[in-house]
Amino acid sequence: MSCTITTSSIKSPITPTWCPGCGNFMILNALQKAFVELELEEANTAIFYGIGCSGNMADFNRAYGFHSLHGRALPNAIGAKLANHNLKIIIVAGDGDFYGEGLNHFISLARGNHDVTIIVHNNSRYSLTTGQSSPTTKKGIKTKSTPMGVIEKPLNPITTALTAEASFVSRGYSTKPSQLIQLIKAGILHPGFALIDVIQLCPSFNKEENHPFFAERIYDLAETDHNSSDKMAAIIKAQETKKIPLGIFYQDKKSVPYHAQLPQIEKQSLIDQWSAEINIKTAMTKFK
Ligand SMILES: Cc1ncc(C[n+]2csc(CCOP(=O)(O)OP(=O)(O)O)c2C)c(N)n1
Repeated sequence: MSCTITTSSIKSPITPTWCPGCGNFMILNALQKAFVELELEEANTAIFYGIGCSGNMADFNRAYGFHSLHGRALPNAIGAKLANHNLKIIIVAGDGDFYGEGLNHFISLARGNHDVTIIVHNNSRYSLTTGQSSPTTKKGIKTKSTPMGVIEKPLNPITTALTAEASFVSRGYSTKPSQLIQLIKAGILHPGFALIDVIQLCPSFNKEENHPFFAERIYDLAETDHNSSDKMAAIIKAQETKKIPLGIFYQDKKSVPYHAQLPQIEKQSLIDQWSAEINIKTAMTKFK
């Protein structure tokens, strides 16, 4: 019998080791609340983590999952989804992990419309390794690895996802937990690739982009006339830099996920087909 995830069942006995004030605490809480509110089943939910401060969340959730390599949570997650497409798959990774090492997988998953929900803890730094610049660090910012300032322009995760054909593209903020819970729930319910790029406070290695910095700039797309089914409007919104829009930029309401286009698993998941075969073989052995 499978159990529904509850507020107490999802919490592991391990106390998070993140720095005081880290946005990861809020993201962890939002993820756990979303699971509980959606009444997800323990047996049908799996979380795939990358390496980094965000990936350390693997120890703080009591749930099925896989703590993968840097950038490689994504292909591992697709493997699991294709083996058992009844699973709800969530990917937790940092901006360095997802937009750096895992960028090729990101594009490939988006194009394929693989049915996974990706939560990117975007603090614009490689924080576990103590604050080097990442693909989303702004031009000119001085970090340990860029003492003269970053030369490159930053990667825009929202535009990248939209132009890679992602069917659900959104942005949350670690200090806006109720909106974040709604975004995570919407992402999980979306049948296809769902990106939730979460602006995450990192008081240790990104002191400039702190709460007052974001509080002055953020606004909610849901409170504007933005039409989230209009991809061109979403691309234009994604270019905004002076103000920071939060919420759903784009959702394809007719999204058909990758696995639903595979006739081989239309009637039965691969894992069920495999178990059925094993049962037949075992039964035949017994009769010999
Ligand atoms: C292929 C590879 N390159 C580099 C590292 C070293 N490394 C471990 S954690 C980390 C930083 C992670 O940054 P990010 O993904 O942004 O996550 P955060 O720690 O900020 O949550 C790096 C560079 C690694 N483990 N594997």
